[in-house]
Amino acid sequence: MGILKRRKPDSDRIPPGQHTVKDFPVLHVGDIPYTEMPADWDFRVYGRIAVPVRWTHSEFRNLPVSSVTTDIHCVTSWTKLDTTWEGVSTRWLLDLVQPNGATHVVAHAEGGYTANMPIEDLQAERSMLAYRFDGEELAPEHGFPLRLLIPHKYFWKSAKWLRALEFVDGDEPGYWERFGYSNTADPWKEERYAF
Ligand SMILES: Nc1nc2c(c(=O)[nH]1)N[C@H]1C(S)=C(S)[C@@H](COP(=O)(O)O)O[C@H]1N2
Ligand SMILES: [Mo]
Repeated sequence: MGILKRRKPDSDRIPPGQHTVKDFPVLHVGDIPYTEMPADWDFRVYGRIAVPVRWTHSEFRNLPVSSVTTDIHCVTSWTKLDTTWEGVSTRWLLDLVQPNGATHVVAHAEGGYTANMPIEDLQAERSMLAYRFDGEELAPEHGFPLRLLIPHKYFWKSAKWLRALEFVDGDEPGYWERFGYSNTADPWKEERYAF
């Protein structure tokens, strides 16, 4: 007697209207901002929080490391299964900075790209500030040296070249949200557009 434990079949892991890819497509607006670490790079968390922080790159890399294996879903219809990331858990970060009157977060990336989301998206177990992908340092085209990873949302919320998280009271649309993309961006509900 025994229970046969099965992994979820891959077909159950692909949201409606998506197909899987084996490669790792590169999508962004504008140019890759840099391929080597800028001397003045920092990462800041500010806004409606009790404990604002600013870390240099070496300080950031001394924070507790988490890893996550997850599927990712781009609104242009590709899904990549079993991607592995290392970085700093956003849940850990929330405990540290203690949001105070904030409902949402704006992710600020190099060159003015932004993505907005409710704080709950950072509370999610698999969300992180990622700096390694599949055992290697994050490549410049995928967001080196740091990107946000919000894998339960369409991938445009996962801002590459992340420089800051701003905690705000009330929601403000980010870069793609201002162009009519969905504010909530749940791939399982196929929330691609706002209309
Ligand atoms: N800074 C920045 N981050 C970004 C984007 C961008 O244009 N700029 N594009 C988003 C979109 S639409 C997607 S699908 C993913 C693509 O990530 P990848 O190039 O690592 O696959 O990055 C997201 N993060
Ligand atoms: Mo995307």
